[in-house]
Amino acid sequence: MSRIIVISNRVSAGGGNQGGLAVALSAALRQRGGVWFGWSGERTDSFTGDINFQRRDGVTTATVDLEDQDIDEYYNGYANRTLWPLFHYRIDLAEYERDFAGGYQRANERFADTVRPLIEPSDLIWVQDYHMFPLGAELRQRGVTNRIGFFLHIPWPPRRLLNTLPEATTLVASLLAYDVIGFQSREWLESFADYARDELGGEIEDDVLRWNGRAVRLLDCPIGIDAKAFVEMTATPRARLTWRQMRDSADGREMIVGVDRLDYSKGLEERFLGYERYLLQRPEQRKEVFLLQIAPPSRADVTSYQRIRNTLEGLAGRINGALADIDWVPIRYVNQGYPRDVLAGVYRASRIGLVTPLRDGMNLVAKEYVAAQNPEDPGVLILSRFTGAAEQMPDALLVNPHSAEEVADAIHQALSMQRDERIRRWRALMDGVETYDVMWWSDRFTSALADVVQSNVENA
Ligand code: GDG
Repeated sequence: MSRIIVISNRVSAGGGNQGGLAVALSAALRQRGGVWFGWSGERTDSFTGDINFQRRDGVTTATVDLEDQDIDEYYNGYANRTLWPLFHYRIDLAEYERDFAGGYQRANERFADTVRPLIEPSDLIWVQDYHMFPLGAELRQRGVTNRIGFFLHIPWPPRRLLNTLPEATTLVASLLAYDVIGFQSREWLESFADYARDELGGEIEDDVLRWNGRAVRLLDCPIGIDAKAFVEMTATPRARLTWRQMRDSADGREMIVGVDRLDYSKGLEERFLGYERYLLQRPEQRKEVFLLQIAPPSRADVTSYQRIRNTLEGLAGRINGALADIDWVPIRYVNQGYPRDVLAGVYRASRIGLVTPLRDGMNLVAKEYVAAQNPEDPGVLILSRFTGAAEQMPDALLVNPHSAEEVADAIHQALSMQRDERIRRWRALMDGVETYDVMWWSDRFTSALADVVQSNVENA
């Protein structure tokens, strides 16, 4: 079995509080051997390419420090101010700066130079996400003929939106140095295929893209959670204690929960407005329910994130100011993160999981909410149609998050849903969450990569 080299912006092996992605990648690395390479998250005065190796829980990690200029232009710049908004359909927020594009390219070249000596001839190489689009092409330029795969965690935008990016075609052409490109959903895969066909003149048949003598396998490969571990976590003492505390503090009211990084793609503003609409339409229900929104801040160096934070504070304040009573507050808005077992207890105590991103590659919170439910008396998942997860979860109440009325109607439907219907929907959702878990995802991707025929690689 080939070793595997995982390459991602950040490396998060080890520690007891890991998310599903880290668990799956660590498991693949333990099984096959290999290295997980990426940025340390630390800054250095001058880039040296010195690698810091560590071994944690049977996984070897290799990290490098980056210069301030790299962090500004590559990470805060091109990755988070250009690509992230554009790929989430927000060209109004996307910033197109040549310095960002240049810094992104430079950082990827530095990653390629640094990781190159770690690669052995038969290794599989698996590159993660939008921080690293050009890395495969950079490795090819350095003589790497290994099988290299790329997985995109975020959506792929429609062709006409992507064409607003000055270097769009170069960026997409660089992706065709990979042997396998994985997407969270058919929709994102097809959007990419449209671009490659219409803008680059690629030919596509049976999800194989042929271009310039190369054959690239496009893979529909939705990520999951570590479902078994999540279910077990709901039975831990801290999850049960949290469940009890939440029920006590709900005082007989139904709880609606949202859990998201504080990000404009997550549709938090629209969520608050949809919930407000529900309260306005049904004044008699007001004190029967409340919304708990957990939103730990992220990417605080980027202005659009500071702005969404201010907007949400204002909106939560306005709704609470207008509707609260001496013994009831409609929204509990919390700007901090919690340990995963606490989240599990919170999910389980909530009658509704409200997941309303405007765009989301997948959305794992939807799956975690389902996994945390009590099978005898499960809650209801309300899920945005514009998430990758919606393709896999038709038994959720699917909504258009832009419509406050649809969100309000779904809240009403969920709160009045009988137990047998809740159980039926939950069972169908849970079957999917358990079958297509994160180990399934990493096995599917690594098998597709291992299946690539060597001759294709030699055409690179
Ligand atoms: C990207 C894509 C795709 C949240 N608050 C806390 C906390 N979280 C955890 C959740 C969940 C994770 O963060 C968020 O995952 P999502 O999938 O919802 O979203 P992104 O962070 O945007 O992830 C996304 C994902 O990559 C994987 O491919 O699904 O579409 O955008 O696990 O539980 N975790 C803890 N405390 C918190 O307060 N411990």
